[in-house]
Amino acid sequence: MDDFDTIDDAEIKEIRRALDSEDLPSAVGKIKDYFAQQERVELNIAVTGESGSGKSTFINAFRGLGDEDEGSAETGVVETTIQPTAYPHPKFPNVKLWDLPGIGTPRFKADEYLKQVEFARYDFFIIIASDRFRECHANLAEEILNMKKKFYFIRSKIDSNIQAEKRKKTFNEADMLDAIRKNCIKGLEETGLLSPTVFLISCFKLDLYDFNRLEETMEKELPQHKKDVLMLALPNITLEINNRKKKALQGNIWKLALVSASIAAVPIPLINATASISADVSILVYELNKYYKAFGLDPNSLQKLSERSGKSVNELRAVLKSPLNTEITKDLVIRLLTSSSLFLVESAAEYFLGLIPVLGSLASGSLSFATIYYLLQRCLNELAEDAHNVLIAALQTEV
Ligand SMILES: Nc1nc2c(ncn2[C@@H]2O[C@H](COP(=O)(O)OP(=O)(O)OP(=O)(O)O)[C@@H](O)[C@H]2O)c(=O)[nH]1
Ligand SMILES: [Mg+2]
Repeated sequence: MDDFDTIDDAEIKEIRRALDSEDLPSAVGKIKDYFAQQERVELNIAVTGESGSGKSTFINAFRGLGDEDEGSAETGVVETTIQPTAYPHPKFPNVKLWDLPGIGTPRFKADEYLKQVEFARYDFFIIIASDRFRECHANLAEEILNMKKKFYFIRSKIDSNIQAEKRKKTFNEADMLDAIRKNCIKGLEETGLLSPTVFLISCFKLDLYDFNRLEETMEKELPQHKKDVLMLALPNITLEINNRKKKALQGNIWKLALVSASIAAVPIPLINATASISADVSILVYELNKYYKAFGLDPNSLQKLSERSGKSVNELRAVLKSPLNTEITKDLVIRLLTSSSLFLVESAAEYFLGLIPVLGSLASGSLSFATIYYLLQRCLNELAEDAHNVLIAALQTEV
């Protein structure tokens, strides 16, 4: 029963609450609406800063792309970005990063700039500074708040600062990072901002410094439906992010199991004929593909990780254990469904029924709920663990 141990009290309470307050069909209806909304929800992130500060490079890194990959934002040493340009995430296109024109030209006026770039369409701004904190940063930060929007302040190219300062005998990385942070915080405080936060980042080494903290802060401050979309799209580059992705995906499992069980005609483990399994299969294929992409286990992401870490794709693949680490197809899911142990699923069904008795009144009973729950949980555990091991394998070469 290992795979069910993860169903914690909070989740059981959540399921009970959803089912107690209304009849089963309306609870299921609500969950379906939630999924439909999830499909439509967009996250628009504006990335701004002085020309050359690394906006386009950040946009590519955030989307898991190299600067020369197809669909990447153009980067370089001459001014390149003139119009706001949307760059959809390659795997989750509802997440768009907008490359905005550079700020800080002699005629720069923050309020006019924000109107020009149509500030209203963004969920939040990321201001990138690659050098000292300047007046244009302060003006822009202030004006974004005036427009009732949020911003996150990034101090970029930390790797090149470290490289340059390392030549000094007195070099101390922590002190240097502290000094950079303080300079930016002081500048932001002078605009009247209370306890501002600054994130130190290197787009060439996104897994170091403050990227985790930035992600955590964004996640905390976004409304739930947007938070889930962000979690999927984030580059899976640290163990912390890997864990948080798992948690976010975990939250959907009972909902999917319930929707699936309310429409399934036959309890799955009892049949062999593939024709009768349909709704469940498409739900599973869809969800498992989402896991696969969110954890960066697809061939493209592994290739990128290999380039970053210096380990070959084969070396990375060698630590993968889950049989799901191939393309997730209908056939594969049907095999999983028909091979899930009837005994395990039956005892799981009893277990769920004991916790949440109303499941007994589902169209196909608690057995179908248990099957979907069991499978998704097992696959999520397996893929999250594989992703975790791949990250560790990749990190080992970097030190
Ligand atoms: N060392 C280092 N270089 C970086 C980093 N981010 C960007 N760069 C380099 O800085 C230069 C400018 O980066 P871009 O991403 O093109 O800058 P931008 O802000 O989009 O510039 P414009 O489009 O002209 O406004 C490029 O040569 C990048 O390779 C970083 O984190 N570290
Ligand atoms: Mg650019």
